[in-house]
Amino acid sequence: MEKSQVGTTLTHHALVSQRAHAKRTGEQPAGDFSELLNQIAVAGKIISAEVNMAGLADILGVAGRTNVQGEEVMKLDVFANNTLVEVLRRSGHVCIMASEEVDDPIDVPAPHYPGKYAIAFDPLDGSSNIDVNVNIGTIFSIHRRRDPYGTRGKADDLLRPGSELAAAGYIIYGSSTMLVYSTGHGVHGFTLDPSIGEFLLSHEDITIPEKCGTYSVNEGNSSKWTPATQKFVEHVKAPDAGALSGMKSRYIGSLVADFHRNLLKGGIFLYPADAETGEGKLRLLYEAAPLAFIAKHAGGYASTGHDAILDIEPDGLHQRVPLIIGNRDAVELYERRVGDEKSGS
Ligand code: P6P
Repeated sequence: MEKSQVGTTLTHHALVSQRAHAKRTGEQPAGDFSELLNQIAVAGKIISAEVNMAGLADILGVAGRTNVQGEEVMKLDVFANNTLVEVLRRSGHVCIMASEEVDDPIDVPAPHYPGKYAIAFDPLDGSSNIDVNVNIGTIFSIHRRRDPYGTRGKADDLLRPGSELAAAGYIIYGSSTMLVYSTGHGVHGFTLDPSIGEFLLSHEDITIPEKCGTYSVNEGNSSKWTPATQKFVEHVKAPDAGALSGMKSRYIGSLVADFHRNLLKGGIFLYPADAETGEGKLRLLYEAAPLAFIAKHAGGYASTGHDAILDIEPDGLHQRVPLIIGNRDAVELYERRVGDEKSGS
C-alpha cells in the first residue's frame, strides 16, 4: 500500500484508540478523551514556544517565589502551570486538577463545565535546567472521576493508585518537542512538526529494549543511600559482575529527559530513599505514577524498592516516594537487594 503523505496526527491516533477501547468495553465512543489529549497538546505547544523563546525573551531568571517543594520558582514554571490550568479548565473535560506548583486541588468553577477526568501534572519538571538549555518536560496523569455524574470534582478523584489511571504521558521540550502517552494499550510517541503545528506519530508502540546498558542516579547522594542501594549501584557499575553489570552512567538531572532516554535505549533510573528520612525526592501523583504507567505499558516496571509504584494509595497530593524505574529485570534485582537487606542475608 502506498505510503501516506500525511502523517498520523495525535488527534487521529487518540480517536482510533478510543474507538478500539469502545469496541472492547461496549461503551459509545464520545471522543472526550481524544479531545482532552488534544487540549494537553495545545498547552504543550504553547509551553514549547515559550521554552524555546526563553533564551531570547526576558523570561529567564527566578520569579522570586518558592513552591510547595521549597524550590525557587522559575518564571517558566509559572507560565507552564497557568497555561495548563487555563487550557484544561475551559476544555470541558476536566473536573479537578493537581499541580506541583499549587498546594491545594485546583477546581473547575462555573462557568466552566466539570468534565469526567481528574488530572495531576508537573507543569515543567526539571526547571532548574531551564537556563542551561537542558531538556525539561511536562508530566501528566489522567483518572476518570469516581462519580460519573457528579458536578464538581474532588481531591478524592485524584488520590487513587496509578493502577487505576485511564492514561498518562509526558511532553519533552528539547531538540524537538515530543509527546509520549499511553492509555494502557502500548506507548506511543509524537513529534511536533512546528511548520504545521501538529504532533505526528514518530515512535509507535515503544518498548524498553531488552538490554539495560545504563544506570541513572545522582551519585553525589551516595552517602545518604541505604547499604542495599550502595551495593546495587556498585554491582551495576562493576565491569564483570555477571548479569546487569558493566552499565554506563548517564544522569541529566531532569527526570523526563533521563526517563525518555532509558525508555528508548534501555536503562534504570533511581531516585532512592534517603536512609535517614526514608523518603524519596520525587512526587507520586504527577511524577512517579504517570512514568510508572508508561514504563509498565512499555514492558518495564517501577518500584519504591519495597512496593510497586502503581499499587501505592496516595495519602496526599504532594506525597514523595523513592523511584526505581526502567528495565523490569534491573528494577526487580534492586527489589531483591532491598529484600535481602531487610532479611539480613
Ligand atoms: P537532584 C528536577 O529538579 C527534579 O525534580 C527531577 O527532574 C530530577 O530527576 C531530580 O529533581 C534531580 O534531583 O537531587 O539529582 O538534583
